[in-house]
Amino acid sequence: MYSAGASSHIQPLVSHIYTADPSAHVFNDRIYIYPSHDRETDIEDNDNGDQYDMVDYHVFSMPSIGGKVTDHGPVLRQEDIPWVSKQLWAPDAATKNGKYYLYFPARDAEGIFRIGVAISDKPEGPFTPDEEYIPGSYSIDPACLVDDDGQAYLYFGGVWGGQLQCWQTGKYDHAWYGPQEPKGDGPALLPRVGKLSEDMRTFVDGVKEVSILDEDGQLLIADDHDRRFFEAAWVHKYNSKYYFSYSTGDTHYLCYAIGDSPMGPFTYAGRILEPVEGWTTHHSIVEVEKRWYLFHHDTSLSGKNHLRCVKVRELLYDEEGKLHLAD
Ligand code: FUB
Repeated sequence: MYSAGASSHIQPLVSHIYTADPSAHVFNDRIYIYPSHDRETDIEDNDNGDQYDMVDYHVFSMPSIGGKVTDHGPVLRQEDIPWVSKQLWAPDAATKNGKYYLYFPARDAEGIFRIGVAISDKPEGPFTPDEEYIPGSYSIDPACLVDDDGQAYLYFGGVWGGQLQCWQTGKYDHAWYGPQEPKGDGPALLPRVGKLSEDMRTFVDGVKEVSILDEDGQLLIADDHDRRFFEAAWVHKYNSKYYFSYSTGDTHYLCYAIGDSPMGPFTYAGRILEPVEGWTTHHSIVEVEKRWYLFHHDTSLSGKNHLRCVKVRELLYDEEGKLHLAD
């Protein structure tokens, strides 16, 4: 009855506030979700995403899928982050050496998106932000993978409102500001990755591009809007392979690519989710008690692009390691 994208029949995880961009993790045998906290504004929808004008983060947790959800309240506020001017967008969290790190994008005093880090002793926060953004960071949608050897990687990037197109030369170029990107059969813009230092607060070796290849080993091209990277990077590991999943933005798919190294390259492997209600689509993939789940959002609670709600669905792997929605 429902397409692989339809999710209107699934209940939101919470409905007392609007939530989006869910990054889910299992820490200490409990599921923690780090979403954006959408709020009502008078800002009209535009392709730069100005209507996503969020000012704080809540953390949620639950003992199991379907279990009671606890809202741990505001754990980090814009007014407490010295370098931020506005727009607390999609966060992620990671743990290492007994500390918990919340990574978040926001605009700096010049209106340029950067990525910050805030630290806590507990997964539910509250989190204390560093005074400055991570040096060398830019654009949006950080996602952190701590690999089995303890090395942490921060993936990030988002096109149009996320400003990735302004960084094609490695320096910010305001001529590319706004909803635009390269066109034609040249390479599409690529997401970025940086290895994180032992203290999780800086990049150790700068920032690199993450290659996403087609079936012939060529970079996906700019005009391939059904498959090229737009935003919402997420990396998880399954059977020693690295799965890089992401949103295609203006074509509204969640896709994924598979590789042998956390630095890539990754080869395009298919779609995870068809378009849902609302313009954006953003997700995370997490293993809970030997089953795998997709956390994502749609706008079924409000009917408005900037007031989203988080949902969860089971994912299955086939024998080739390809991902499929369970229902
Ligand atoms: O929530 C604001 C932005 O919308 C996120 O950073 C994007 O991934 C999109 O979901």
